[in-house]
Amino acid sequence: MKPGAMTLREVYGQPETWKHCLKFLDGFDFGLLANGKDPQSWEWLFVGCGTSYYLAQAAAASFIDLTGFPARATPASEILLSPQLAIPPKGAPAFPVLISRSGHTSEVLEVAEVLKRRKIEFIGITCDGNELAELSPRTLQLPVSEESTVMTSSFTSMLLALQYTAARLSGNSGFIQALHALPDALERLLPGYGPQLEEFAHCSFDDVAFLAQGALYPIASETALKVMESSSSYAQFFHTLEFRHGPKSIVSEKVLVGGLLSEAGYAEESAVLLEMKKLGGRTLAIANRITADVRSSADLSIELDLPVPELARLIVYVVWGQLLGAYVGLERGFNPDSPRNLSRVVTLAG
Ligand code: F1P
Repeated sequence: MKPGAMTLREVYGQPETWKHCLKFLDGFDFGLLANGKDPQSWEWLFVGCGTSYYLAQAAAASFIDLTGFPARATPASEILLSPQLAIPPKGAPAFPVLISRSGHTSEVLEVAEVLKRRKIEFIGITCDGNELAELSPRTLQLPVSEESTVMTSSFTSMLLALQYTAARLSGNSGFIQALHALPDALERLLPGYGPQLEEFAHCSFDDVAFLAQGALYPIASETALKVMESSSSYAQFFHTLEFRHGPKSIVSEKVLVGGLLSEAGYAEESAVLLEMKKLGGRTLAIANRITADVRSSADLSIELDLPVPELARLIVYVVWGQLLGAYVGLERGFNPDSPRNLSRVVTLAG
């Protein structure tokens, strides 16, 4: 198989994968999954590793936005190494949601064992199933089979499923309807912006920083991770307005600054991107609507134009980072299908 062919097939295949997942979710029994764990009385605590940890952060933000109640995210390692901080003894009891594409990651399985010993009920969200599905009294296993080492359609599908769950729990059928509009929307966007990103990956830059605010911040984190994993290059992520407080010192013509711009904070966030362009940086702007000043300033602009609530757009924002990572990797002679130093699952000796 040509280098990167598998990863690119899985990224471009996301409209179909999402349609498949939505059909599955429309028939899924959420009562069993969330029974007796109302977010009003239980703090949903999302747990994962790597990409699945950034997914946990986006899921927590989605739960807070859709239910109005507190929710949190933590890496699995924190529950193992700082349990008193990850699951504090007082306050609303935690209801952990363990997220793992493979269902086989050692840290996640160890957390499942710890929770079972402490008689703490939890949910397992997974694609491959494996031990996590066996260990979880409550499981949501998605019909997504992903071969690549890097997580792409599994990330977007599991986030889609967790947003769907939050919308079901809060009786928000309008939001679920909006999620159903996403597959066709991405199908419309890919043929135009895919080749532009492939072209854009030809311009060389040494460092990359992705910026975002709110529920988009975990998406900027995952975007940076995709560039790191698929192209073995250095990428960072910051809250957009935080970038002025020091990190902008790295900006030069050899640095790409990518802005995942929200609608709510567009004016403030785009001002940072325009400022970094003036400092000589290369810029990439991704937003639902792009204004003329940003379009004329940015080296590449991606306008999503999605007629859905801001929160429902998260999984469409991340696709462009998935593609940029793969194309930069190919441009640098790497094979994104087998990233340097990485395995599909991290298993630690017992
Ligand atoms: C999590 C993960 C991936 C990473 C690599 C190793 O896997 O860290 O995020 O890209 O594939 O595994 P999982 O627990 O979600 O299977």
